[in-house]
Amino acid sequence: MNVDPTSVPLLPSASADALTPGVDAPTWPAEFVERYRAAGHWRGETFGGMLRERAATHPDRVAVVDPAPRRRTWTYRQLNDAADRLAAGFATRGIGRGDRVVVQLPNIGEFIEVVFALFRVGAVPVYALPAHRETEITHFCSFSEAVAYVVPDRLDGFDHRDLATVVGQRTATLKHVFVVGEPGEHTALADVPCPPPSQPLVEPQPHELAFLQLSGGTTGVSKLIPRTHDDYIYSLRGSNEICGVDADTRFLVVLPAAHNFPMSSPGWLGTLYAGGTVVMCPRPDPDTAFALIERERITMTGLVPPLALVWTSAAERDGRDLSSLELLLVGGAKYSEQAARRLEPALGCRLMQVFGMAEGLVNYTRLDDDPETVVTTQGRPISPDDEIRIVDDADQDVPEGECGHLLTRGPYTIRGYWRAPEHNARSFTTDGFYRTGDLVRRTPTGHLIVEGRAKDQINRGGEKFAPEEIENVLLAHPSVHDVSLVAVPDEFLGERTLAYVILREGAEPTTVTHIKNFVRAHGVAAYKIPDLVRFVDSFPQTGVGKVSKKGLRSASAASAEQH
Ligand code: OOB
Repeated sequence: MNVDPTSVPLLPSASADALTPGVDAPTWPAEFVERYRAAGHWRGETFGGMLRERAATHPDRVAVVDPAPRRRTWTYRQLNDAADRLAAGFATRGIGRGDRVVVQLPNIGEFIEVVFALFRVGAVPVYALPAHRETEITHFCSFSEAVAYVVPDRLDGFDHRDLATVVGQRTATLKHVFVVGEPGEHTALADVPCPPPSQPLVEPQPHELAFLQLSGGTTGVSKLIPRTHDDYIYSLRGSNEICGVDADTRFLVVLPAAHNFPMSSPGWLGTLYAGGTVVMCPRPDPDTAFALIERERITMTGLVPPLALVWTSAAERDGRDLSSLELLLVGGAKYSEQAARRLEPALGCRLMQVFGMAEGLVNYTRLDDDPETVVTTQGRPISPDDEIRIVDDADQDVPEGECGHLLTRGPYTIRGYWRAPEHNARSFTTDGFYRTGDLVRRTPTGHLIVEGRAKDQINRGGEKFAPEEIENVLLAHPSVHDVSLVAVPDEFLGERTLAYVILREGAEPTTVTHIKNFVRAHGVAAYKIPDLVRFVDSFPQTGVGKVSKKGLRSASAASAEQH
């Protein structure tokens, strides 16, 4: 029988498993698959194959530099070999096709080794951020039914091995904890690699699930975003072309490597795709980063707006030689026009705005855009096949140039979250458009301007979460009757979090610090701890008797703040 190895099984077949599109999340219908292949967007590449090819073409080029605490480098050949040996070690421990592995590593070379090793055995990385704590990690591990969890030993004074022990006790499926550094009671990652088996490992297919990214979240905890090799690699190729990434690019990974922006816009994966050099930045402060830009002759990097502000001010004073820097991408949250205007003169490089989302769609301003477009818009989509609709509350297209809800569909935008059918029914239209929750307007040149947000989310300088997640934490406090979290404008972060709290009648009086500590003690990422807390007697209501967040936000604007 003749079987086309690249044909996409659209319905789960008898042999379908966790990697098969359509099994755990909706996938692209056949006509779209055909269209995206015919257009040359999906070329049948995989991450494992990509690294192998680069290693064959230019084995001795440096792929990765990890500067701290002592400078280490990996050539493409070394990275490829390391991935093979680690993959063999994972395989001998029974980790293989479709197994989920939560990876929580900072910006270190091992991050890249681990994910390529997982790709090689068809295991699925679930990308956690270093800031996540037991609440988030337990959820990621148990929801994804992870078999393994990879951590550093200690980071910024926090012991991830202890966290792993707690998570292990709470997660029935978790069999392995691998530690970069001193393993404690767990397994050292350094002890895992072994010689590759004589039979090559069976690698995943291009149309299959490659990894699970985290969503910013609009209800409760983050949803998992299923990305395939084909769709993600297309976004890398598109990003590389727009940003001018090639084998001479030296990309500095400043934001957490697990985040979609530094991973693929064009990020460390885009740079590796092009055969360039990725330099891991251990901390995002200008002292650390500028020294690396100078020493490693960095050409490109990406920042969230608050960091871009800090770097701009530092560069206006600093004497470091930043002349190698050609392009700085800024995105993840709205970048103010005034701040954008200062960047190029201060840093002596080009600015590119990027408005993207882990669910897919990424917009960039272009290198040949006029300077006004670069400072006043958030760019236009990567692909001619990115479909954009801007609609009103009834899903009707608004007149051209007016502000509305951004809906999108395309060759690298998911058709549904992983194992979340109810959420999918709300977040996607019946014809497969993703409801981004962003309010945008389009200029005659097709550039988008982000005007605001309709989704209930807090975007604290690029770090997002659902207010509901922290509201639920605070509702468990014995003195709290009700709570509502809103974003309030902040000059530096763009937004900060304000928790409005109604105390129970007769409850012991409590303090702002106590409320913050209560959230912290629950074990959540620090960026989710409310910046401000205000005690009130009631919340404004909407017409249908729900808490009016809009009312709360305007109340916060009108009154003085309590810290
Ligand atoms: C990036 O991805 P996520 O998934 O962390 O967040 C996506 C959301 C967008 O829906 C939007 O609300 C906001 O973040 N956002 C922006 C923005 N870039 C992202 N809002 C205003 N202006 C911008 N430039 O944040 C992300 C993924 C890939 C590339 C860049 C950013």
